[in-house]
Amino acid sequence: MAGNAEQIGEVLVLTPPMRSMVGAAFATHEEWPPSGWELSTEFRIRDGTDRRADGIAMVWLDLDRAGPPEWSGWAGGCMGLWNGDAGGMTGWAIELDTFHNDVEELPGIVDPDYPHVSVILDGDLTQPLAVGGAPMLDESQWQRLVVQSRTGHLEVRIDGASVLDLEDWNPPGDRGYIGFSASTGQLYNRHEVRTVRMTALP
Ligand SMILES: [Ca+2]
Repeated sequence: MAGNAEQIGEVLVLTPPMRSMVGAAFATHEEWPPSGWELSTEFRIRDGTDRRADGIAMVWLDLDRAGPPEWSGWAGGCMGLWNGDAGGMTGWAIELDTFHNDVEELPGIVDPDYPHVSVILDGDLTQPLAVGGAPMLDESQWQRLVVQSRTGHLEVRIDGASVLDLEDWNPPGDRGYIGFSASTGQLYNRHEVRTVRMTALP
């Protein structure tokens, strides 16, 4: 657990609804089935400012290329995937992005002005591997996120609807910590996750 994250009962609160927060938490399990896996969890984005920000990311920290996660992200945006001068997290992430960043302020960032789901490599938000829409991200209630990762296929579903489906997927790294991160900036929400379940794919 890092930054402003805390556990309250069975809920992992990644950020409280306050400005410039960043929080993350990881399971310390390292080895995942080579046939692939499915992550199923619930998340909730609520409270805070009328315009929502910034969102939640499911993160795979690549242990073949990086040590254990001492990184604590960057408060101010980017869901904790980017740490200013220290660069991005090492690995890949699925971002559930609720805030349209000012692309003039952050040149090169590809940030559609609707809630979206992206695949991010090494924290580089300027070049998402894929972007999908997720108009159902802002419900203020628990929503189910399912991520299936296997060689040749990455799929993200929210409340049963497929929001991103990538056939040409070569998961980087065999050993990783899986977790979640979130951040806020001038605008903010409470970002929460609960009941994470991992299943091996056949
Ligand atoms: Ca954004």
